[in-house]
Amino acid sequence: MVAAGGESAAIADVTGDGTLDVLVANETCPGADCTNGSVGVLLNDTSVVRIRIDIDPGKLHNRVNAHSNELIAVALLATDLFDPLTVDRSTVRFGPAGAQADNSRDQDVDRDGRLDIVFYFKGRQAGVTCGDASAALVGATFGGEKFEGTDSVEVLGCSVATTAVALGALSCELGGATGRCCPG
Ligand SMILES: [Ca+2]
Ligand SMILES: [Ca+2]
Repeated sequence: MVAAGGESAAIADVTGDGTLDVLVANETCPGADCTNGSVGVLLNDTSVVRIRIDIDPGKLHNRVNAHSNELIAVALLATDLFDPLTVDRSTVRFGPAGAQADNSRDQDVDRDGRLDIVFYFKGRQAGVTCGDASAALVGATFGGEKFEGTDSVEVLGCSVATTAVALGALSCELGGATGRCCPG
């Protein structure tokens, strides 16, 4: 199987949700000296709504202390397509370990005139570890619609090597660039 624009493709259940996803190896500069291809994953997952979140709202450096009970603030942002007021807050979980929110409050953190929700999670419970470049917030609406959003993290208290990885992701965020190393 060859997908349009991709060098080759494979089918696998990447997300482990029981539905098959499509992996596409992209050759972005054919004919040129191109050694760094990228792999795109087309998630066959229409049941999960992608939402916008902002870890450490308003700051680009999303510093997360994974080893303390210091609270991590995660904003669930309102968009044209998603109204936070429909969210069943008891279903919201954050990080690899699926921390439950300590508390939450309504605030328009991005000042777009639409009310957002800021959730607070204990760092230790979130399960974010050194080397993690992003963390996800998941949950469901009162209507049973699942949603998921991710944002970059810079994990505190890690070695220089893993910090460099986090800084790489951060430079993407700061530059606002899109390319093979920068998602979206
Ligand atoms: Ca942030
Ligand atoms: Ca807002």
